[in-house]
Amino acid sequence: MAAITVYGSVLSPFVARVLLTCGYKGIATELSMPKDGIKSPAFLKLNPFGKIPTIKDGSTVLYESAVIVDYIDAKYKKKKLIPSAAKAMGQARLISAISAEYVQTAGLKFFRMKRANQNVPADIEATKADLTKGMDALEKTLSSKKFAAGPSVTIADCFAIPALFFAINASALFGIADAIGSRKKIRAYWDRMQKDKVAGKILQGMSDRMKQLLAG
Ligand SMILES: N[C@@H](CCC(=O)N[C@@H](CS)C(=O)NCC(=O)O)C(=O)O
Repeated sequence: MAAITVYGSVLSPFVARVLLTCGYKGIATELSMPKDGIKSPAFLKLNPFGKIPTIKDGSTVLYESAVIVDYIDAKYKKKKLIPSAAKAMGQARLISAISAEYVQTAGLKFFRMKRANQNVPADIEATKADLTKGMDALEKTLSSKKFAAGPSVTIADCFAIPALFFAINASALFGIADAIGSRKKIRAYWDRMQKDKVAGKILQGMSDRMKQLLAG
């Protein structure tokens, strides 16, 4: 099976979702930034929004990370990540939505404020409050088993892992020493994911890249 070309950088949580999906399904990827940049005419032909991730899988070109994740899981049947039973699917999708819409959005906001050198106290407080709400919902929804939605890896892990990376590491840039706090399920999950072979490698890549960007 030929590798899927993924245009993007591992630090993007949207790209990381796709890399985790491929990693857990055992699909090879070739990750690179588009040669002439994401707003180049050549790349805009692939993705009119000029965003990453964008993938090429044979003759198929797709963008929008959630769509890409669904496509990969539908096309490559081995190790399905989207449960077929309604209840399990709902649980996995709910964790994915909480992670993407609330936890990751707040984490990314912290990161973008830092990079833009924005220190508006009202914005910082509002983002902290948003992060708290997202993390509380995630704590209630997360399973206590090995993976986010149960004993097996699902799409929920592909969304929760990058979201938690930003929630924890970007909020730390604004003095939040421990974004997990007393949330026991998230704490145990996060500890397990550092040691997980697929997640651990991607988390290391995200961490290295974040340090590089903040340093320079
Ligand atoms: N909804 C898109 C969001 C992708 C996105 O915003 N990617 C960022 C990188 S984290 C990007 O390409 N930003 C460049 C830009 O918006 O110009 C998805 O899920 O793929």
